[in-house]
Amino acid sequence: MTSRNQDEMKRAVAQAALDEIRAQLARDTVIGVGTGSTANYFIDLLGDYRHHFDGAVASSEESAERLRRNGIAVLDLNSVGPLPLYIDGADEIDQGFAMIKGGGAALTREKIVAACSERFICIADRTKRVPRLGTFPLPVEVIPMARSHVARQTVQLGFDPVYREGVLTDNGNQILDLHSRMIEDPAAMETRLNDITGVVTNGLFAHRGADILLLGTETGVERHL
Ligand code: ABF
Repeated sequence: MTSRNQDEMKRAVAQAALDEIRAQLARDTVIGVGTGSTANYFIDLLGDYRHHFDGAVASSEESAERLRRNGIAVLDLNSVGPLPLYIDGADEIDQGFAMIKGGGAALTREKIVAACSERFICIADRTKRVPRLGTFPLPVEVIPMARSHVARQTVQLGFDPVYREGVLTDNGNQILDLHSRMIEDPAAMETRLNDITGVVTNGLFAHRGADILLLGTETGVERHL
């Protein structure tokens, strides 16, 4: 549930992201576009510029659908290669621009698009900025038959895993949300969790964090580098 204020901040950062990238939109340009309510505001604003660039790679089926509804071509990442830009939200972002993502279950595709992008612009309202990651439950995408195994392994690491019932990712997998542990070293934990057999990926974006943070506040949008 987001408050009216929070929605206004999301809309403002979406507009700031568009202002940030507008000069880069050109024929032959394909950009990466993320998932979530902040990304949705961005997609809707981007619709007005659909004739200025070639199209987008989406980090989820939901965003792909919304892009198409806005008249923006959705392209396959395999046929477009590296992307100049990726614009997406986050559930938490720390001072070093490491993030927790995946509240919307799109973490794996988000991580793939981020990996292929030169510049990751994170758009978030100020509630997402934290001194340390871990208050927001950390999502992990798992191969369904490995779910209990992965859950047991994460208990060994001090987490309290909760199966997100009724949710299947765009890749046909399941989500465990890891509660009750602050993350002291996001990069080390990202690697540690990905090493568990059956994990597709986890929602820590530390090895490839954001390059720019556009942060919505009550008094305007802050640009952090
Ligand atoms: C995506 O959307 C996610 O990785 C993150 O879970 C979520 C943020 O959602 P919102 O913009 O709705 O707060 O970017």
